[in-house]
Amino acid sequence: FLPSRNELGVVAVGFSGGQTKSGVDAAPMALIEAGLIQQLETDLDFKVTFDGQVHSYTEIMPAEDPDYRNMKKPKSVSAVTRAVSQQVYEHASAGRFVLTLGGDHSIAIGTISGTAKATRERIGRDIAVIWVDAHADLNTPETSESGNIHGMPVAFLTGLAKEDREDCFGWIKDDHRISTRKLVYIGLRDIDRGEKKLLKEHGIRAFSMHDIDRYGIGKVMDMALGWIGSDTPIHLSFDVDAIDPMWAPSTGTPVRGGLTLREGDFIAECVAETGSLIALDLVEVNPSLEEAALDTSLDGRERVVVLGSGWAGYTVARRLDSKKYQVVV
Ligand code: 4U7
Ligand code: MN
Ligand code: MN
Ligand code: MN
Repeated sequence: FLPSRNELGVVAVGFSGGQTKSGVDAAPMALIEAGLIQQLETDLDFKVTFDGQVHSYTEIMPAEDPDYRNMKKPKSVSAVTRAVSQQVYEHASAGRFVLTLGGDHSIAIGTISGTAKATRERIGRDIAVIWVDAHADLNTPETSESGNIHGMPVAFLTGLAKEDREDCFGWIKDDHRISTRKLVYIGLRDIDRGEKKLLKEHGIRAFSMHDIDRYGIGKVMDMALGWIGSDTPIHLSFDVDAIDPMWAPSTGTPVRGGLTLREGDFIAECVAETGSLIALDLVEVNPSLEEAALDTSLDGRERVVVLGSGWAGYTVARRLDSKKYQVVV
């Protein structure tokens, strides 16, 4: 069922409307300027299909976008994720792996709906999703206290949140959705009350930082991949805030007590080893938040900021100083 071994589609999503801090839209350009595409081609031997642009979707942005059902910027996020869904769908339908560079995590509404639909049409199979994150991103518009849609993508993708209005996620149909049984979380440590209830009610498999402390990352990955079962196409959605702010301070919602750099790499390596990886999202990198975070959390130590653990199990990029990115695929 796998995409052809070395064909990779890249989608660069310069979007920050799923939350309120600016700067997360600049991450794709920072990675690309550091030479990511070229290294995917020369070092990892991918045949890369990339339209050469960081999309900001200005042409489809609504003029007015008032709060609706407690959601902030609902029409903008709906329009952008719908467009992303189509872009990802086209790559996946053509038999390519899909790497999406975000952008805030709301864009996963687009990426996962795109691979879910394409995989059903191509091989008649449901995908599994591994969601690596400090947060569960499972709020419905009603349980969310912030109204920020980057905390809601999993609710829309699983159908726990639904909306009829076409311009407010009503475009999401059954063939875009995933089952709560095929979803696994890794790295959780900041979960809202409503989310906790939903996790429990729906028996969603989740490995928190507490579980990683107790069992170790090796056992946790065995359990996570065992739950999914072999021979199931896997979409990995990697929120960089899963990694501890000591290594990844450049993110809008940092939470102490996270994964070490090595644990982040290990998760990506284990997923890559299954041979079932079909798509990867790298989200919530906000290069503009580096300086302040560095001053407080790195305090004279090596100025290395991880941008994300990525394709085929290797760290995608580290930020060496305030200007220069080193891509290490
Ligand atoms: B991210 C939060 F309340 N749960 O809903 C919310 F704690 O994509 C945070 O994981 C969401 O970074 C974080 O706003 C979204 C909050
Ligand atoms: Mn997230
Ligand atoms: Mn998060
Ligand atoms: Mn975040």
